[in-house]
Amino acid sequence: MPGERYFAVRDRLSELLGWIGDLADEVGLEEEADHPAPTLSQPILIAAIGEVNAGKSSLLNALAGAEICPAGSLPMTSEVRLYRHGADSDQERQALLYECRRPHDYLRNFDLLDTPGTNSKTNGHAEVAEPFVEHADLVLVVFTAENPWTAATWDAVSRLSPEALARTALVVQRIDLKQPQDIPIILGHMRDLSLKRVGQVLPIFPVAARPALEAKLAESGSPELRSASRFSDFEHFISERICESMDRRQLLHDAWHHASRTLRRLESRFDVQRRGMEDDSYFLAGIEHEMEELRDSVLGSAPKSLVAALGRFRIEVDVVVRSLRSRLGWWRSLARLFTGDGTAAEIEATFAARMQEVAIGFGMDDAARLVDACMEHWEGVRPRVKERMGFEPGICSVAGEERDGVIERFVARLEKAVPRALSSLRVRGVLDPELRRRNASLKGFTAIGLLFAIGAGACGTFGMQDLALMLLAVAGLVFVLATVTGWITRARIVAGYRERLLAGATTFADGLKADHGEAIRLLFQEYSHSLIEVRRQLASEKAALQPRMERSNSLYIALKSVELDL
Ligand SMILES: Nc1nc2c(ncn2[C@@H]2O[C@H](COP(=O)(O)OP(=O)(O)O)[C@@H](O)[C@H]2O)c(=O)[nH]1
Ligand SMILES: [Mg+2]
Repeated sequence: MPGERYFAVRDRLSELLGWIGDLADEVGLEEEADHPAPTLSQPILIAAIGEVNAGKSSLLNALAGAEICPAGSLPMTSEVRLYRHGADSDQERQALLYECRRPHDYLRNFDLLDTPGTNSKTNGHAEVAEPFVEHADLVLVVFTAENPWTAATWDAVSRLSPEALARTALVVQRIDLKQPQDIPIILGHMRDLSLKRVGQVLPIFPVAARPALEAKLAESGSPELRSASRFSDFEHFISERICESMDRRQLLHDAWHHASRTLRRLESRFDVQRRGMEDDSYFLAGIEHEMEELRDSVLGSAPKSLVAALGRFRIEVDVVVRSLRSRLGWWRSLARLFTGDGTAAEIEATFAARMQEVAIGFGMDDAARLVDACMEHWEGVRPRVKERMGFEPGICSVAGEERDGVIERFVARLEKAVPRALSSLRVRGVLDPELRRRNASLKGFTAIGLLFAIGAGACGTFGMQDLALMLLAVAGLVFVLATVTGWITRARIVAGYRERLLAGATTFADGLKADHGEAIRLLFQEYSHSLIEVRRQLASEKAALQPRMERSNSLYIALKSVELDL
């Protein structure tokens, strides 16, 4: 095929341009208005004009190496036909103009314009063909060797514009019908006529298209037929003049520069993106740092908020102490002398349950306060992320539906710490011995009082009135003593227990401190998940950039290798 080298470079370049274009599209790099991408794939248009039966269609077929245009001794077409690459189809583009698609390789690079003939009976086709002929890369004016001086064709030649003439060649077809010695004479005539009609000698090629096509179709390539067709010079001319013309070379150069320019722009875009990502990472680190600072300041003030919880501790101590006091009242103490005493265990259990409640209440309040602080901070972060990174980072990860769960986990953590904090108070088992001792002494008093009372009864029965009265008085005295003792021990035990519990307030707070701090840390860890979208976005941008930079690099290397072929 003529211009093979040109087409090879062109195809390689247009492939590279395609890939570079894909990459540019992917990253949204816009085409520069003043540097449009050159269209490389535009096929070369070859137009054939000349008389009916001159051998135009056969000439185009011989170029293509296939029977594309119908050829025959009878006029085969009365319309202008533009043959282009594509799946088989014939479409009437306008009156007397058909666009015919054929799946032939040659047509990938060449559009062929076949015309009915300068002397065709049909009117109007010359006007249809004219714009194509004027813009064709190559105008072939076909004469038959038997009669190369037909006036209609020479008229058509002299009507061509100077620009079209510069792209025109004369083809003397069917030279196989002539004796070899006649050819130079015919060519001499042609030169004279050319000079006379258009004021210059146009390139002239004597060829025999039919044997040329046969040679191309023959499996052996048939060198004899080929040399008889004298097609080599003609095709060489097409390669040199059309495919490898300065214009075409310029087009390749333009395309190459466009490609390298686009690659450079891509590279600087990637550079900007890379730097932007670095800034984004820095920005993200800044926000993470803010979150840490917020956490640390909360951790710093955590002991204070625990002390606030001590207010409730005191109230609870009072409640427990009140209940202890009422249990140590006269009647209940007396009743317990006969039923056995579980007061110590009950009071301790009540105290533990109360403390559990204190921890839960405090945990709920504290967690809600922290979640609110996080939400407030996040509301400040969101617009900054949007402005900086151009997307909405979503809601705060400890707010909304998550809020309850976050608070629950915070409380659970504190709740778990309560038994340990209580055991560090060392108040378990302190009540029991004291109450036991008190019960024992009350029991003693009661027993003695009852003995005296029984003695008094016996004396009364046996008529010893005085002794009976005396014993009864002693019994009364013993009961009074028991009451006083009960009263004193109650006050002492209650006050002692209260003091002991109150003294444990700070110990209790200390026992909670570590777990409280841990709960705060966990809450902030959950809060930092708010940034997950931002982190993901940044990571995916980074992940996308790396292979693109690599693609751009390899495209650059490929482009450099094409430069050598330009
Ligand atoms: N001997 C010979 N005949 C040819 C050659 N080229 C074309 N012809 C014949 O000339 C006639 C007209 O050819 P065609 O290509 O249809 O001419 P068109 O009307 O100008 O398109 C056909 O019968 C072809 O077979 C050739 O190189 N040698
Ligand atoms: Mg024809």
